Formats: sequence, structure tokens, C-alpha cells
Amino acid sequence: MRTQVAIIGAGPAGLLLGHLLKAEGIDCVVIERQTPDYVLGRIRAGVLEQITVQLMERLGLDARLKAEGLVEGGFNLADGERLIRIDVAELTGKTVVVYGQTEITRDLMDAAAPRGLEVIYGTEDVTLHAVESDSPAITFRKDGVDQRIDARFIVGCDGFHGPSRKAIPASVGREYERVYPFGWLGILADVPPCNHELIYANHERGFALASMRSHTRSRYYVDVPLTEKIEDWSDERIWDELAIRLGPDAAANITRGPSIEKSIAPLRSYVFEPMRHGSLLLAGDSAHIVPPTGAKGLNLAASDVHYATAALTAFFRHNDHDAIADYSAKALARVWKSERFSWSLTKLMHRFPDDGPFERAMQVAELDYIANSAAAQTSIAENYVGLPV
Ligand code: RFL
Ligand code: PHB
Repeated sequence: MRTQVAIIGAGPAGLLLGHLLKAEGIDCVVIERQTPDYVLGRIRAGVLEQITVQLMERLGLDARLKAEGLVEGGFNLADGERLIRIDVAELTGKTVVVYGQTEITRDLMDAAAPRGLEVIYGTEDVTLHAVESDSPAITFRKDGVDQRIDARFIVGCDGFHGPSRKAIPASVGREYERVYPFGWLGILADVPPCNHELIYANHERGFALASMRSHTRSRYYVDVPLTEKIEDWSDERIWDELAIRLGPDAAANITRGPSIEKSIAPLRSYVFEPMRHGSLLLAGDSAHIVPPTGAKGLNLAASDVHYATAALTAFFRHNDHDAIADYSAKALARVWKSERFSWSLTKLMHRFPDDGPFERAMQVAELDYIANSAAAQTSIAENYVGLPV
């Protein structure tokens, strides 16, 4: 099989890129290791920045997002005593939209066949070849049959554990990493949210987040040591912990219910540079990971895809090699700013095991500063809605 762009991974980055390239008349194929149901079963992001919404609009795939997404004009930081509301709409003139990654992925998946976007699921042993040349290729096995796709470019949208990043020689790449000493235990339940806006709480017992997917579906998180096992967390224990950490006002509005999903996710900050090597481009979690505090992961995947689409379109339309050469630097400039925001909000809102009284005093001072400074709130708000692309 021959195509112009071979895309590895049919998560949000891969599917978005596939649709955007198709819309530009660029031939592409997406290959995915898992089944569609498995991909949809992963409960992840919930908050969309403008860039993610705009890309769905540009594709004309925003009907359900517009109908079902919850437009949010603010969010809250809880410091154990008060709620500090960040009025994102007032401070930036922009909003975010609560619409699950599962739903975006479903919209992109459902539109693939009608728009002629080929997505091959259930591929095994995906291997990249000749990425430094102008004629790279991918080999894989599907239903026991070996297959090969020859392309002009490969885009690695295969997440943190995929093969694409590893195809870039260690001598060329550089990794930056911070692993956090806790994970987020998440619970999804078909109960109304305790608050119409998100609440990120820093309580002496630890972090908590009240989020949602709709008016009838809630998503909550608490941080736990990495040694914790999900089996030891009954639904009741999670609801009890949330009620304490989110504070009495939120607790009074929590509706408890059986979990429909429960899992523990580790927290990591990670950046791989460069995001292009020869004819291989990386986009999304394959190149970088942010801790979920601040809701940047999916949105960074979308901004990478925006830059990759522009670069590939310029190449195929105008033979613009510079656009490809510039992709990594353009994408990374935005990546690093989101890394900084996610890291700083993680530091502000979590109790780290090694923190002493000084670190805690710094958190108290920073939260008090934010509570009383329009400048500090504006800085948080403009990062939360997403920096310009
Ligand atoms: P994905 O979604 O991991 O998709 C990669 C795809 O590649 C496939 N793959 C392969 N395919 C073929 N061959 C191979 N060898 C392959 N290896 C892997 C995988 O099966 C998969 O389908 O990466 P992508 O597309 O870059 O998207 C990134 C986002 O998924 C991620 O950044 C966000 O989910 C992060 N995130 C959040 N981001 C936000 O913007 N807002 C949020 O509110 C938010 N909350 C979260 C999150 C991530 C979380 N977890 C569990 C990591 C909350 C959580 C709990
Ligand atoms: C979510 O709803 O899953 C969510 C929201 C905000 C975050 C992380 C996750 O910062």
C-alpha cells in the first residue's frame, strides 16, 4: 500500500490529523493497535480548549460538541477554607468546553468511513523503517498477514508507549522528565456534578478534583500514593475522601452513586526533543506528557496536529521543506508553556511527601496572592483557556 502520510495511532491526535489531512486533499492512512471499543473505553480528558473546539468546527464535526458540551466560563481553586473562583470568561473573553475525550474520539471515528479516511484497527508489530529517508515505511501484521505501507511522511500519534518516538536515535533526541510521587484515582459515575464548574482542591489530606462529563455524569479524582491498589478503594471510601477534601460546601452537594469506571493514573511531566526527525513527525502524547492538573494533554495533542497539518499541507501544495523543518520548534514552543502551567498547578495544588513547612507556606502564600490579585488570576485564566497557537 502507498500513501502520502502514514499515521500511527487512532487516539484523538491520529484521528484529528487524519481528518484534517483528508480535508486538505492529502492522502493518508491511520493504523491502530487496539479495537475501536478499546480506544473508546479509555476514560481520559474532559476539558477542551478553544483550539480543540476550533479544529472540530473546521472539520464540520462539532454538531454534537455544540449540542452536548458544557461551556464553562470559570473554575475554582479550593484551599481548605475558601473557593477562589477564576473568572476565565471575564478575564480572557474566552471559555472552555466540557466534552469528554471519549465523545470527541467517537465523533472522529464515526466520520472516518463516510469521509473516506481509512483506519486499520487491530494491527500488531508496527515497525517504522527508513525514517531518515524521503521514502519511509511502516510494516505490521493484521489478522496474521504481514503488510507494508510506503509513505512520504510518517506521523507518530501513538501515545507515550508507542514505537514512533523510539525510532528516533538516542544520539539525536533529548528527554526531559519529572515523575510525581502520587497518582490520580479517578471515578466516573452517573450522578449530577456537585458544582457547575470544576473545583481543584488542596486539602491537608491531599488533592481532589470535582469535574464532570454532563449534567448527569460526574468525574472526580483524589491523589493517592503510587503504592495504592484500586481494589482497596471501594466507591464508598472514594466518596468519603472526596467529601472531606472538597470541603463542606461541595460535600453538601455531592450525589453519591456506583462507579462506572475507576482507575489510578500516574502523573508525569515529559518532553522529547526534537518532534521531527527526517520524515517522521511526532504529535501528542508520543512526544510529551503533562500531569492532568490543568487539563492540557488532549489540547496539546490538538495544537500539535494543527501545526503538523499546516506543515504537511505547505509541503504537499508548495513543496515547502522549511515548513516541515520548522514543525518541531513551533510545536515545542507551545508544549513547553503548557508543561510549565501543568507543573506549576500540580505543585500548587498537591501535598508532596517531601514537602516541609516552608513548601506548605509557599503554597498558602501563592493561593492567597491568587485570591487577591487580578493579575495572578488573569495569568492562570489565559493558560487555562489555552495560549494562542
Ligand atoms: P493516545 O490517546 O494515547 O492515543 C495513542 C494511540 O496510539 C495507539 N498505539 C498504537 N497504534 C499502533 N501501533 C502501536 N504500536 C501503538 N501503540 C500505541 C494507542 O492504542 C492509542 O489509541 O494519545 P494522543 O492521541 O496523543 O492523545 C493524548 C491524550 O489522550 C492525552 O493527552 C489526554 O488524555 C491527557 N488527559 C487530559 N488531557 C486534556 O487535555 N484534558 C483533560 O482533562 C485530561 N485529563 C488526561 C486526563 C489523561 C488521563 N490519563 C489516564 C492519562 C485525565 C487522565 C486520568
Ligand atoms: C476530567 O474531567 O477528567 C479532568 C478535568 C480537569 C483536569 C483533568 C481531568 O485538569
